[in-house]
Parts: sequence; C-alpha cells; structure tokens
Amino acid sequence: MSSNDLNRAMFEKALRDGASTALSRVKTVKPCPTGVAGACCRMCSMGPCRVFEDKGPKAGVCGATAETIAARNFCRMIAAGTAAHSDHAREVVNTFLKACDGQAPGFAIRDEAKLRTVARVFGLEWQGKSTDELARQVGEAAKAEFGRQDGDCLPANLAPVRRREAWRRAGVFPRGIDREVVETLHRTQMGVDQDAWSLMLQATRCALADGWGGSMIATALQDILFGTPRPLRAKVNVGVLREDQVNVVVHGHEPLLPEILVALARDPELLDEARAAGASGINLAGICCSANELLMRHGVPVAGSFLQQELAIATGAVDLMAVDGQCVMQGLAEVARCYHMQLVTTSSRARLPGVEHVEFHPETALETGRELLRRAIANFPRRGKVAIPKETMDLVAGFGHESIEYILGGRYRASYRPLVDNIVNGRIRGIAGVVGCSNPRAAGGGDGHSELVRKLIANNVLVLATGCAAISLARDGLLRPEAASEAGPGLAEVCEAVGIPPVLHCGACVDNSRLLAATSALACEGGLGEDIADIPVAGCAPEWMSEKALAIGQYFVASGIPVGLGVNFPGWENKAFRHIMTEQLEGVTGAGWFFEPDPERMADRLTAIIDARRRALGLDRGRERVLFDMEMRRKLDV
Ligand code: BF8
Ligand code: SF4
Repeated sequence: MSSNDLNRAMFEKALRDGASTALSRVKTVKPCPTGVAGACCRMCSMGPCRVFEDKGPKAGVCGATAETIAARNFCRMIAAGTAAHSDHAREVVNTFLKACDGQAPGFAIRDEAKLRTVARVFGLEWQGKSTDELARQVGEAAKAEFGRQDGDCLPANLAPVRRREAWRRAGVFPRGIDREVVETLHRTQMGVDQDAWSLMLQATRCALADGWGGSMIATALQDILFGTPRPLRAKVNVGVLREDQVNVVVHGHEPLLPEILVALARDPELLDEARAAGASGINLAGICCSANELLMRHGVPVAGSFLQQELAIATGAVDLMAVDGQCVMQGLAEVARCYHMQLVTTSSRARLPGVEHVEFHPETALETGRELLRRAIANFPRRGKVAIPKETMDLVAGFGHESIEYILGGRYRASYRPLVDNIVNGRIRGIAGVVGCSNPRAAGGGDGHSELVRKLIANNVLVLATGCAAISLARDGLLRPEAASEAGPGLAEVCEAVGIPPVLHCGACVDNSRLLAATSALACEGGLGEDIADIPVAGCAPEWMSEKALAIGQYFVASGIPVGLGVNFPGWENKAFRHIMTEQLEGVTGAGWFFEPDPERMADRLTAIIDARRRALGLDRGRERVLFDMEMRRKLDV
C-alpha cells in the first residue's frame, strides 16, 4: 500500500472510531488568502490592516506598505523558528552541564572525540584537562552563546573564510543567539524598522544565529552526550508498532528524556513487569524529530512523520505517547480520548489542555522515565481493539559530517576528497538537501517527497535529507542501498562502491547544522571553489509547514545554498518583497529563495541550479581526475 493510501486508510479508521485528524480538518479549514499573501499586519490595534500591492488600500493606518508588512511577517516567522531550535539547544546545554556536575543520573559524556572537536570550536585547549573539566568548559562556553552581549557567535567561525567575509560585508555576522531573536522582534514591532531590506538583513543574521549557533550547539552537545551517529539499519512506518508488546511512542524534538527511555526499555526489572502484564517486551518507537534523534543514534524504529502522529494512535496499539514540544498537534488529545492509551506532556514549556503532565528534569529523568514506562505497562492489558497495518520498510540512517567523511575516506584518511572527485568527474552531478515537514496542503498531499527525490537521484543528484522529509522518503524505500537501482548510472556506481543509499538521512531538523558542517567541509576541501556558494548544491522544503523550516531555509540561503519552498511562500505575490528574497539576497549571499509547489518541477529547478554552478566551476562536461606523471609535470613547468 502506498504511504498516501495507508494514511487515508488510517484516517478513515480514526473517523469511524470518532476522532477527527489533520487529514479530516484540512478539508474543512480553508487557508486564509490574506495570510498566504503575507498581507495581514496585526502589529498594533490601529489594525489589523490588510494591505495588498495591487488592490485595496496602498498602506496600513500607520503608512506601512505591503512590502514592509510581508517582510515583517516573514522576519517574525524566522525569529520564531530560531527561538524554537535555540531554546531546544538551551535545554540540552542545561542537561549537559548538570551531567558534568553529576546532577543528572542517566546522562554522561559518551563521545570524547567530539568533545575535543567542539572544544576547539570554542577556542578551548583540551590537553592536560580531565574529560569532566573539559566538558564543563565546553558547556559553559555553549551557554554563553545564548546571552552573548558582545562579539561574534563563535561556532559561525566554522564557515569557510569566504563565507564569513560575505557575512561581514553585509553586516550579518551573527552575534548572541537570544539577542538576534530579541532584536528581530523589536525591529518588527509597529513603528521601528520599516525598510524591508533592512529587516531581511536582520532576519538573515537571526537565522545564521540559529543554524551556526543554536542548532549547531544542540547537535554538537547531543552528539557528545549520546554519541555521534554512524550508519545503521532500522525500520520505519506505523507497522513498527507491536501487538504483543508494550508500545511507547516518543514525539517532539528534545532527545533528552527519550534517550533515558531507550536505556530503560532494556531494564530487566521493567521487562519483567511488562511480561507480568502479558506483553512480550517493551517496544519504543518515535514520531517526528524525536524519532529521528533516536533512529540516528540507536536505530529505534520510526512510527511516522508529523502527519502520522494522530494516525499512529488510531491503531489502538499505542500504550503511551510522551510528547515534549514543537510540531505536537493539539488534536492528539482528542484522538487519544478515543482509544485506551496514555498521552503525557513532559516539557516545562508545553502543555495540552486536558492532558496529563509529567515533567522532565535532568535530575530526576530516570524516575520520570520509569514512571512513564510503568504507566505504559499498566495500560497494556486495558487496550481496546488493535489494528496495526503491516507496512514497514527498511532504511539506513546515521549520516552526518563525520560519518560521510569516514565512509568516503576511511578511518585513517577520512576526507571529502572522493566526494569532490566524484562531483568533478560528473558521476555525482551535485547535492540536494531535501528537508522539512509533511504537509497535507502540499501538492503531494503530505507525501510528495518521493516523486521529487526519485527525479533528483535519477539525475545523479545525491540527496541529503532531514526531518519529516527523511521519514517520508524512508517509508518509500529510498533510504535503502537498493534504492541505488533508481539512481542515474554515475550516482548508482558511487553508491554501490561505497555501500550507501542515494538518499542520506542526516537527522532531525536541528541537524540541518550537519548539512552546514558537511557543505563547509566540502568547500574547504578545495576543488569546488572556495565557498559554499560555489558548490553544486541546492536545498528545498517542499512540504514545509513550521516556522522552523523558514529559519532553516534562511540560514541555508545566507550560507550560500539556494532554497525552494513548496506549499506556499508568504508574501511571494508582492513583487518588491520577491525581489528582495531572490535577486537582492543573492547579491549578498550568493543564493536566493524560489517558490515551486510542484514536486517534479522542484526537482528540475534544483537540478538547474546545480548545473549552473557546475558551469561556473567549468565542470559542465564531466571529467576524470587526471593523475599527472613526470612527463606531464615537466610540460606544466615550462
Ligand atoms: O523540526 S520536519 S513537521 S518534526 S518542523 Fe516538525 Fe517539520 Fe517534522 Fe521536526 Ni522539522
Ligand atoms: Fe496597521 Fe501599521 Fe498597525 Fe500594522 S503597524 S496593524 S499596518 S497600523
């Protein structure tokens, strides 16, 4: 059964059981055309004002133009996305520091090599220091990035020299993470910064503080605490739920409590309790980015993406779903009431009306984890009728800057050189990042990623995927090495030689920082120009729904990677705003935004960008790397 058919079947079952889901509500809630146009300003109570470029009043009561209003709205969405990723990072830093001080039982420094790498980013010497001492210094340095009042965001120095120079020239080098969010909110208030371009430069600086700051810190410290991902096999789709086991599903974004659950799901005492309740074991699975985090590091099965959160419950097989924050639908509460299951919120920042709250704190995470698993075990005998679709799919995940370098180069010569060589010789045409959400309003109805990606890999474009896009692609089998058979001959040859799929799962949405690290390393390797803006790379969020996706897109654009949005592009109809988001941004960052709701045409646009960059590098005709002999060298010297 195709993913869309499966979603529909589950959605119909939920309806029969008396629960509405996003797939039913999307039919009754019409999108607001003024909102889609980015034309509504509600920044003050002289409004809200609706201002379009070509119809009705030319300005709001205060005189704000359609262009300013569109820019202001877009900037606020970027600030919100940045806040989400970075507040997640702050929670990780807090837990990290408590782990260093022995105040967070269950958490420990697990990846010392990554700890030393990250120490260097913060300019810390590691020789002669104990692991705990170094970790504490790294944690303190990371914490300081949020409230930094002076100077640059330090992790942004990981970007290639040329990129940093471009940021300096444009005045967008990021500073303190919280400062950038605050300043964006300040500037977008009524009566402050009313120049759309000036606003967009601030939003760029804010997004850079997300990608190279908050998100980079979240990924790095999570890797130190839980391990840097390595390729591993796992399973995806709602069929990973088990009728005979206690099913515990984690959903949300912060992997802190979920990591504790991974350990406790193997605890002999709890397993005995599960068996005493009639279950054969405890099955932990994930939804959304919590799933991606556990998948990347432990191969924990993925029950579904954003769009399947309610549908997973509709199987009747989920004993407990623990949600923290971000992308958690309020509708879950209604679906949960229709089934015999426990829905629990765990983050101090996020509650759902009518839903029980069991709060995560690093100090008591083990007790909280045990409590959640015991609630799930107690639920098992109370389950009603269970209907789990059989569908599951194999996948390989666990890719990132370190593992790509290692796989391509080997332990003693880890290097991006083979990837550069294969891009130069044309076997790999370029790289596309396919990221973001699954959205029932998207052209593919929430599952259009595969159509787009099949075309990309057939065009020999290597795909790096994150977030719900990666889950959606995994469900369709594109994250298996066997998917190389659908790739063009060049890409297929590389995939088969190295043993990788043509689509590499690089993690959760905060892990788009891994894409920044990988493209930065690729630029620094030499041979493809000197900057990320030179590399044949492009990105897209074809089914974006969250403000976080706009922050990600903006930091990719600011880092020199053109980005396409599907679904809709708030403000795109406004010519002046569109000019800013395309040509004007490209003028300072080397990359702009584009809008393309059709998946196939999105693949064509990405390929065209990649080809244009190949031409600029003189790579438009594939060439083998020539190894020079003495004779040829002598000729060169003359
Ligand atoms: O941060 S891809 S629906 S889960 S926002 Fe949300 Fe979108 Fe999924 Fe992860 Ni990202
Ligand atoms: Fe209207 Fe200006 Fe107030 Fe916005 S800030 S609501 S455009 S008066």
